[in-house]
Amino acid sequence: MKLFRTKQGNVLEAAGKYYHLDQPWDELVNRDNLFAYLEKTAASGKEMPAGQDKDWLERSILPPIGSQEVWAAGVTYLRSRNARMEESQESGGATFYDKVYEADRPELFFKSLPHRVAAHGEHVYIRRDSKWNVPEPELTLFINSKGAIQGYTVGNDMSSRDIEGENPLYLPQAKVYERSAALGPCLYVPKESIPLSSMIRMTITREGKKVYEGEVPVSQMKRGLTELAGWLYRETDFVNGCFLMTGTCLVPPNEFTLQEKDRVDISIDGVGILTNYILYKPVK
Ligand code: DO4
Ligand code: MG
Repeated sequence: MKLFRTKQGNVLEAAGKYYHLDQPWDELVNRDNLFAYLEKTAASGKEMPAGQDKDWLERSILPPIGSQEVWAAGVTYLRSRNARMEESQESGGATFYDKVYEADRPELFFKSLPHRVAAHGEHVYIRRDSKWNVPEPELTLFINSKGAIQGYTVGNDMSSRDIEGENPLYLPQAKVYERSAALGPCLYVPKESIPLSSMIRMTITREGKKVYEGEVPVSQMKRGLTELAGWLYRETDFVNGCFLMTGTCLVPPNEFTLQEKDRVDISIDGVGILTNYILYKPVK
């Protein structure tokens, strides 16, 4: 089942049918057994009028987030560890990435407040003070206030690799700025946990030509999804739940940097495709 936040309210897609839901997003998603609730809602719900279908939905989509914070895990895949070690070699920061990959405690960092999150179809921004900007395609968990994973979405953890490589203490500046995160297109709520065989795919298109393409199964992750959620909730409460990006394994070659007008498509089996376009933050 899929939940969409739209300009006209919240929409449930179940077995190819669409239903309007009245509750505010936070109240709707933050519950025990969200799947069972949505199943019951679909059985008794009123279908949306004709004309409000897939195409209408595509045009109306907002990011699937209410008042939740977005957090992110890092260096959860070997490819990410190696890339960070390369980028921070000169600054002497490489050893931190090596250590955190092996450590019991994962790297978890604050990524975004909801108002900085871009929706499917919107622009994400690259930093003007960076020469090495990349997207990071990440399976993103929705965890309820009790710490249980209830759903999944596609996340883009936009990152400035030269800034984080210069000094690990610059990580917040490499990761947190306007529109540095995208989530969508929906919150996918399956009956069972997402299979680890699910593929994460990313393509980057420039002037109509594919300039990067990669794919990886979630199973390549070194850590477990419940393990990451457990660490995040250790000493922190999230009253309306929280989103947690789980790290990237797809890293374009070191000579690659994003340019304005590039298109980034990230898909995860079962969840859908998140498309965003690259832009510098407009000058006020
Ligand atoms: O420590 C740097 C960031 C790591 C990250 O965002 C990732 O591995 O996805
Ligand atoms: Mg990341």
